[in-house]
Amino acid sequence: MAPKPVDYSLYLVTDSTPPILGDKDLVAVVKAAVEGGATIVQYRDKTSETAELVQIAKELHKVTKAAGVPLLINDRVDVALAAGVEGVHVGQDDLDLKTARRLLGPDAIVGVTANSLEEALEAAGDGADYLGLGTVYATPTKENTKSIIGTAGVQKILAELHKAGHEVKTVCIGGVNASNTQRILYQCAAPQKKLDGVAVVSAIMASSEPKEAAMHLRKLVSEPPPFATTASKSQLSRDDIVAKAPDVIKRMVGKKPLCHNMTNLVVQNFAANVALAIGSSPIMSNNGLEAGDLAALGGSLVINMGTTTPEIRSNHLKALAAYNAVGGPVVFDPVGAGATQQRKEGVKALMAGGFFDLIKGNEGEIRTVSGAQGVKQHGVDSGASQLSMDDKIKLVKGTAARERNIILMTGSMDVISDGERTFTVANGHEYLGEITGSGCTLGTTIASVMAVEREDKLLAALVGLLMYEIAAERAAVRSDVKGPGTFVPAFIDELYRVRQESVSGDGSWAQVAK
Ligand code: 3NM
Ligand code: MG
Repeated sequence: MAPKPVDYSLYLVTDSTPPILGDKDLVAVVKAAVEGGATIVQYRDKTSETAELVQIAKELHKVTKAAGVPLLINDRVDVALAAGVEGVHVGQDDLDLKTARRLLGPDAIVGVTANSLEEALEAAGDGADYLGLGTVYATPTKENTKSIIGTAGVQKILAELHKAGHEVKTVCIGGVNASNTQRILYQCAAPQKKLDGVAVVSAIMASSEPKEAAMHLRKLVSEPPPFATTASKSQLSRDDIVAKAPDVIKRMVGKKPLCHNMTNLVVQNFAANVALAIGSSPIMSNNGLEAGDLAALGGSLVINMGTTTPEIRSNHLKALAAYNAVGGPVVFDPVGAGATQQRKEGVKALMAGGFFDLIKGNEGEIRTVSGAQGVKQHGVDSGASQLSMDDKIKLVKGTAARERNIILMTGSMDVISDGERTFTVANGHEYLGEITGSGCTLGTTIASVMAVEREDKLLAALVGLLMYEIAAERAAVRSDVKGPGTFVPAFIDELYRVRQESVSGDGSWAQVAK
């Protein structure tokens, strides 16, 4: 069945209950919403009697018709028929899709809720015009949702729908609002199939200015998020990286970008010194309320979960939103991610709360980020490896493709990928594992480079990683370095030396990249 020419981009689902509608008038709110840019409306009313449902549906239909916007009724095929509207939306527990279709005819729009891949494939196979995929994020609007599937769950369904050859249209629902719409559309997209829109209830219905809310959302769904990279990913060989690295560093030093670190108590001083040595401008601020002002300065942000509390998490979320809003690169260091329940929840909340351009961690941390169950981490140090190199590469690449970002798994052999291009890096020195903050300050280094190299963020990350690990190699073999203690100041010196060489046009340091 060929898809009908319906614009699903901003799909409004109504709610007449007091917590959401308040004392506003339903018809007036819907009128304002379609004036603002809602492209399709579903009248969802679980409480009114049938006669009232039909009456309200007819009133809503006048408004939507005038705006050229289709009106669907939730659940009730009889009400849709009685009011003469364009279609219905049925949930898994409502009248089945085939019967709804038979009653309404081929021209009606029939949409179905799908909470799982199985439900999506079945509804698509049975001829649904569109699917409402969710629940993306937990929402007070509908507390009895079956499962929270996140952007990763939606992406998986989209990929499988494409594989099965279904042309069905899709929107996602659950916790979608102006603060996350662009990111959700971006992170849900599978390589071959993206969402056709977002469905919202409270983001419009609960607003005191529904027209403005709809206008804003409509603008957001029509534009990529500020952090999205537009350029198609160019091939990157080892030789390209080695050749470009010194120039990228030189550019960073020239701009001296702000590198905002929200880091743990243990490494603040060290991270600030590393930033100064490599040529960026550090600010160590854990106050989320000033993140907006700092984000406006055009730098990057490191969010480090090393010392985490609920209050710190709320500051992290504020800062993440501020940098996402202006496209400032954000690096996430999920320190000890798998070690405690608090940290596991912290990782989930942060990843659901914003976009990280790069997530960096050891094997256990990246496994937790990937959603692996039962990851055991003792403390925040990297433990013994449990994965083969092939499995690490698969995990890093798959997680990066899923999050549509860059994942860096550090270890004696680092693995880094943007989901398409994957590299291993064998530089570094074992002393990095014998001092505190080496992972954290690698995050600072990479974020500093990302602040200036935004076109190819993977290149930026690789350059930061190489600068860092090659400086460590140089420091470790110095005659004045006797162990981890003397290694630290030598390492800062060598970071500085790599920077100076890059600025003076001597790019030979990068040639030892392996
Ligand atoms: N259906 P809000 S979630 C009506 O997951 C509905 O199927 C859902 O409300 C599902 O935009 C939901 O306010 C409510 O989060 C969405
Ligand atoms: Mg229903």
